[in-house]
Amino acid sequence: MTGSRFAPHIVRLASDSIEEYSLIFEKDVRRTNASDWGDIEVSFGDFNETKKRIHSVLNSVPAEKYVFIGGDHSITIFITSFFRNRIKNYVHLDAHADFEDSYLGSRINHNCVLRRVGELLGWSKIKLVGLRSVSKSALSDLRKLGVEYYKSFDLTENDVLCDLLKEADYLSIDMDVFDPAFAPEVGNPEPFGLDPRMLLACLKKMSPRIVDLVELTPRAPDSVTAILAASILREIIITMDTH
Ligand SMILES: [Mn+2]
Repeated sequence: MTGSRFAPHIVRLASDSIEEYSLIFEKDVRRTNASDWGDIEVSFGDFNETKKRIHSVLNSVPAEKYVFIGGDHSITIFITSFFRNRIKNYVHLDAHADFEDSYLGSRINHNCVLRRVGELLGWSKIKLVGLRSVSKSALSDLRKLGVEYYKSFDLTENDVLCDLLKEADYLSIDMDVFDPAFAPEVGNPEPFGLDPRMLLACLKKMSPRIVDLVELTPRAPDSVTAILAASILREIIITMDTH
């Protein structure tokens, strides 16, 4: 399903309908040192222009930590290329491998994100977590290049997930990593996904410097997927402010 371009706006609207106060941290998100810098208008279909705009905004925003709301997962490639020298441990939370070399004739799209990020950072710095949908060739490439990957079925022990998340300095959250029962409005829903409470249980151990949350396609602010995204962002902003 298309429509992730509307998500940043709808997630902000959804955030108006939830409490600012986190019961997990017993802290109000408005008391963090965070501010909303608004939208970066991407150029539909023109990736060079989109990259230029993302990099130019990042050059002018003096922050120590960043949270991005997408949008298509391909924005992660341009965020990574901007911060490439500062990223040591990139964790890709996703139902899909996003590891095709090209898709529909393009090397920059949501099906190739992890491949491009790995090329930028090096294969040993990336981890794929929550996988349950992959082509045979992408799986064989993951193994050949030695990329660490964790299937959603193998994450039943929460310690495994928390150990991975606490090491991440860049956390890319494709909302389809969660089970469609919790996040139905995503571009490519896949069953057998994570329960969002698994992520919450790891929050206090996490200290990412960059987070993006992408690939949701909510239609209206009462979308459960948008409300889940807004709620996760409230907790993540607070944990980033705390650590
Ligand atoms: Mn995905």
